[in-house]
Amino acid sequence: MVEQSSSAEALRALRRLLPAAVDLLKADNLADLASWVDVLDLKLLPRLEPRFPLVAAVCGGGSAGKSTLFNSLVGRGLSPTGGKAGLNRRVLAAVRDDHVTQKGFMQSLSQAFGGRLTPLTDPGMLTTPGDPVYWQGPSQAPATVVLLDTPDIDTGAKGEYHNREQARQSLESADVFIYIFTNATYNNRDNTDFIANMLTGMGVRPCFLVYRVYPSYSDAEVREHALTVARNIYGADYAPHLLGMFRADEDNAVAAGERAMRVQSIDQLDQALVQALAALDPVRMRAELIRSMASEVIGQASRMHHHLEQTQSQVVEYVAALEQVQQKCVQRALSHFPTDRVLGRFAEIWQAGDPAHIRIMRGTGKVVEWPFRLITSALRHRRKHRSGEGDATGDPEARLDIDLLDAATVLYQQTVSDPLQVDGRSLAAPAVVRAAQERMRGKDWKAALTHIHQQREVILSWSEQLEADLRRLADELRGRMGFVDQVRQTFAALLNVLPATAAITYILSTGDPVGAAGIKVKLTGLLGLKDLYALIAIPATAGIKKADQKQLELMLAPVARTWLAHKFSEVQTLFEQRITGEVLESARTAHAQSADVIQKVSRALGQARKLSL
Ligand SMILES: Nc1nc2c(ncn2[C@@H]2O[C@H](COP(=O)(O)OP(=O)(O)O)[C@@H](O)[C@H]2O)c(=O)[nH]1
Ligand SMILES: [Mg+2]
Repeated sequence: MVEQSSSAEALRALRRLLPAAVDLLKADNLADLASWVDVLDLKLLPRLEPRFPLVAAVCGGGSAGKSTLFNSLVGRGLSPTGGKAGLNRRVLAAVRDDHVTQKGFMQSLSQAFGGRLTPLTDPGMLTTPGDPVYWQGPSQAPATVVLLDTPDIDTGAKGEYHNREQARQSLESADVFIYIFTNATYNNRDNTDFIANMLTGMGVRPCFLVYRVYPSYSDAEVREHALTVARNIYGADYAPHLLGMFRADEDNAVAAGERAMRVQSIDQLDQALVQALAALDPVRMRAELIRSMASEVIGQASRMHHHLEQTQSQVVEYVAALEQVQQKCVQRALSHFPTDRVLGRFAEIWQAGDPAHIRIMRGTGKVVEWPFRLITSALRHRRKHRSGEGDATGDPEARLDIDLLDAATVLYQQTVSDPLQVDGRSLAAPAVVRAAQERMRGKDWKAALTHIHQQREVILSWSEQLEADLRRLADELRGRMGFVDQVRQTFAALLNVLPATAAITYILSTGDPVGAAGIKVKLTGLLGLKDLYALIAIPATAGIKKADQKQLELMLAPVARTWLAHKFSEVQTLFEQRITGEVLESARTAHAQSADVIQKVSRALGQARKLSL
């Protein structure tokens, strides 16, 4: 019982969580959701409520006394009784006011009847064929039970059974049967076969047996006959399905409608049928039905859960792909950069941190000889380069301009496109980003591009953080060099010279720029980009010795890395603010929120499965 209630909790949780997850992920192909929700709301969840009534159908052969018993239990002469004149043509349900207000109950009842359930407005309705009817009002039957009187099955003129379909549907809608029989019919296989067939066709329902019997019969005789009926209905293994055996002694006052039928247990002294009905636990009685419904509902929920997980991984894949495109665009935006500014500034930082004695040495001209040669060749180079001004491709600042606009445009196109093209494969934009894409398309892209263009100066400028990082780096480098003056002096001299050779730009490339002249710096792991190299091109005319170049490579790599890390994150922030932000954010938010819900769905599924197993 404890297990069932926690499983019921799990089903209620699923009912809440699954639609929420579908909504968060805007998952498609889930037309099933609506019908799944309906089954839960109208069929399964209401049946987990103890207040959801049991349907008890009075059934039996013609003139067995069904209507008389039904009327006696309700405490009102609702159903016509007696012979041909009173032949019941329709199903009649007796419901109380609180049954009608019970969520899903009337729907489930009429669904079980295969459609319409009309109120009983005139007793004559029952003797004419038509839709099932219900009577609503106070009843002596237990509050947890809705009683059904079933139509008589007779053979029509052409040997066809009338009312059978309605009788079958009413029996199928029942949780419990009350089977009434007489001495004349108890061993009549014809009647019991109909019930037995019904039972095998729709899953076994338990029943009360009511024997309308002469008062002279002993309880032992009643039992013997009743057990014959039980075996005819359920077979030898009747016991688990038999709820109780009752006798209703023939009484002319009952036939005359002067008093109600007395239906007494032959096993429990003084127990009337109405008490036995009241003692039924509706949830337990429905356990089998609940189990089979639940396993269906849980099966569907599992399939939807699986679909949601797939949708979620599509979102993850899309976010990763767009981030990858963005990184490539950031790289593209920064693929040419005027390094002279970086190196010049780093030289200043280096000098500012240099111990005094080295500066003094430099002042006295006691520096190594070759840097002077280097400076002259650098200046020569600079002059040569300046003469080529106006050629945008050769001017690093102009190149930055072009690269930035180029990269932003590519990124914009990819951000608003569906599918997204990445690494030669196309990836559908998930439903959760479509609204954001639409908004992006509606925005003034030219204005955004102008803004990005204006940020060029910011990208070229310095931040305090960058200064601090470079200062720390300079200290670190010095620490590593130790006090070997030669190395330090060489490095300081090179730092002074390099920026002067204005052709120095770095070029970012993926893959080793084999054979390229200059300082190659491998930037492993920078913002997740693999095999990224920065090549600081140094003209051959600068005349740096191979060994010095190797040394420079080692020392400048961290400078380049620090600088690039700053610039990458600046451009990435700019791109995310102006281009990808909304789309990425909607995908990330949907993913984060749904991940939590889907995890809960998965837990609730595990919990709910305990009920269906
Ligand atoms: N003598 C006697 N007749 C009964 C009793 N119960 C029902 N009947 C009669 O049996 C006939 C059939 O009853 P009814 O309830 O209409 O049976 P149904 O066709 O199964 O609904 C009617 O004439 C009733 O008056 C009873 O306890 N004693
Ligand atoms: Mg009847």
